[in-house]
Amino acid sequence: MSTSPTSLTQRARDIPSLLDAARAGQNRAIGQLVSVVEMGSVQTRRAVAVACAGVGQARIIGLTGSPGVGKSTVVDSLIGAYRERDLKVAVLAVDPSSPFSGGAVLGDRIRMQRHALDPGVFIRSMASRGRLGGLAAAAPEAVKVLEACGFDVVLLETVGVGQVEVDVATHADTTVVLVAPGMGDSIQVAKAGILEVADVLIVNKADRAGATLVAAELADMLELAHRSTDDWEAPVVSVASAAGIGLTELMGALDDHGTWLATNGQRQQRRTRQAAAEIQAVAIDRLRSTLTDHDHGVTLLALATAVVAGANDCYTAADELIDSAGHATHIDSDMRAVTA
Ligand SMILES: Nc1nc2c(ncn2[C@@H]2O[C@H](COP(=O)(O)OP(=O)(O)O)[C@@H](O)[C@H]2O)c(=O)[nH]1
Ligand SMILES: [Mg+2]
Repeated sequence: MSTSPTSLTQRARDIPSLLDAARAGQNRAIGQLVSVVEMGSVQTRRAVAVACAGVGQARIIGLTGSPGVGKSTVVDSLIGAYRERDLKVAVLAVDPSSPFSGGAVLGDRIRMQRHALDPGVFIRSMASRGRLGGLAAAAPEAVKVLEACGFDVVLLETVGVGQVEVDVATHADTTVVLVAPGMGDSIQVAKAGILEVADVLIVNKADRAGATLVAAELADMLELAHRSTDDWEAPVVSVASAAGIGLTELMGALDDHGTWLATNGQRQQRRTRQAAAEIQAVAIDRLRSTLTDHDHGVTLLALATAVVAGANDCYTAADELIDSAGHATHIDSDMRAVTA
């Protein structure tokens, strides 16, 4: 990648034309927009959010599961299946645990190599580097960018079954959870509370011994799980993705869920819930940086001195810090109103 964060920061005004280029199919422009979301300043990220608001209409499918379970192999099959329908597909592979794009991502690239030259396919990976608030905040924004760029389907692959992955996975219209025999996955998935957010479960590597047992186990656990998604019953699909077996059933399950989302107003509800989470994430980011800003160093030092001297307690001092930061935030937005 040749674009440095600094050069991206300088280009807030160019964002709309970058989006035009991206929508015209220029992969380089798409990549640059994603880079802004990943590493850009608050100002450029805001410009991207403004340009992308309400643009595009994509089906967003999140896939999550342990490393090596076969997510990228399944994603590769899905790219093929959606391309057969003549739909444009974007893939965002995110690894919250990795400080930089490492081996897993390289594997993803190789796994999806056959689509690399297809102009209707865009593949990008993201690691947790360089962004306050981390991937949990950056990934949904990147998905919005890809939607605005005109992709019909966005596949969001996240590694792992921790809370961050659950968060990222829930920023999809449809959340797919993968398990494989012999990985102790079904227990992990149940513990992580991931069953509750799964819309479709895949038992991958169905060519291996124990796959039938895992599928039965999952079906049992699903029955017991307290599911938040009312009347949709998450199907368990057995897939041998390396051999392309079960792909038709998987596409069927995804189509069914798409229809269900559309007919029950569920998609709208989900997107509203996601937007609420995004607003909170941005607001918390902003508060955090306001509270830790150098401008408040003097105030903080004065408050700390008073606490040490026993003239104040840290709760009252925290109230005072928040008050002064709140004042600074208002000044910030006044400044923006003036300079806009
Ligand atoms: N036996 C078997 N191996 C598979 C299957 N799907 C994927 N694999 C292999 O599992 C490994 C990890 O796959 P990958 O898609 O990179 O997993 P990810 O880390 O979840 O993205 C690779 O060596 C794949 O070839 C399958 O259906 N059966
Ligand atoms: Mg992968």
